[in-house]
Amino acid sequence: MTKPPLTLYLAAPRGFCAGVDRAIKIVEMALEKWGAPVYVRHEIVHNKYVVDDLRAKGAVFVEELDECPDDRPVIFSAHGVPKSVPAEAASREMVYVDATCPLVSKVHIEAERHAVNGLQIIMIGHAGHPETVGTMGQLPDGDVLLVETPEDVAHVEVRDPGKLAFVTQTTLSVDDTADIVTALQARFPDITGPHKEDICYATTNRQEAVKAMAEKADAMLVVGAPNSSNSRRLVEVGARAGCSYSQLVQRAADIDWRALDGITTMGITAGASAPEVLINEVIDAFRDRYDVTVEQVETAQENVEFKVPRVLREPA
Ligand code: 10G
Ligand code: SF4
Repeated sequence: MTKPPLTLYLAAPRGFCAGVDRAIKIVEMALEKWGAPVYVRHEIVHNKYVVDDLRAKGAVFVEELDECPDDRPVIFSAHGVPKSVPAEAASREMVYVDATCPLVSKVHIEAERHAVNGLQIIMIGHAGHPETVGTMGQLPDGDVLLVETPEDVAHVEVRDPGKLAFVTQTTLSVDDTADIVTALQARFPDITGPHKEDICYATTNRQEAVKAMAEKADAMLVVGAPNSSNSRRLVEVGARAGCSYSQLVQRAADIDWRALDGITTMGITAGASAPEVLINEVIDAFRDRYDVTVEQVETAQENVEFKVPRVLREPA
């Protein structure tokens, strides 16, 4: 039986960012250096395949530090942690490695610097997301105010409208965040902040590539996990850019083939925590059913790389 033709647009950049790559390397190097078990506080990155693979190698994933013994190393996830977490690890004399992405740490430092300068901080982020919890946790409880939408800006109660700064989560929608920043600047004209926001290069590039791809594609899939904020933003960006079918899939088995009936063009991308092996699995599933021609939609080139911490680079 002849397969129907399908042009498969592959977004570039897609998949792993430099912070994810570094965080996974940190867990692998820690297992090499200290042997199993090595504890990891929170999913190192939001991807079940990555977590299962590291678990099979001897990593133990927990949500809180009190689930770890004192005498085994613990790694903090790429999303960042509140200040209280390394403080507790230090007080228990634990060996710990912080796998927080350097671009998240930069936001932590920014928040602290604003506080030292006497500014109250408004964080733009998603309530309860570990990165937001970590960034807000750089300052004492209750000091940082959270806004999630332009509507929230109207209700936020500040100490002094003349002494404010804002920081953001790194994985937000660039367009949604611009609207929130505009609302903040309209209500608080003196507010200080980064040049635009703190959204990282990887988030920005993946959203740009999706916009270019979504224009051409009948349907679009984002490979990523339901708890992956940046992956979910890619689904929304695709839908808003005009792709009427934009869905998240963790693996090829999640693809709803019936919904794709009749398509002749398809877009595929992946969140910053989704490994290339899963993207290839999805592409192969299309090759099984269609006569596929792959076309890369490249809107940027990335060559960012982050070093692993010194404690893991030194010989054991
Ligand atoms: O997109 P989120 O923040 O949910 O995380 P992820 O693990 O899916 O992707 C990598 C991004 C981070 C580590 C947050 S800076
Ligand atoms: Fe770092 Fe951006 Fe990747 Fe987050 S999404 S880990 S900030 S590079």
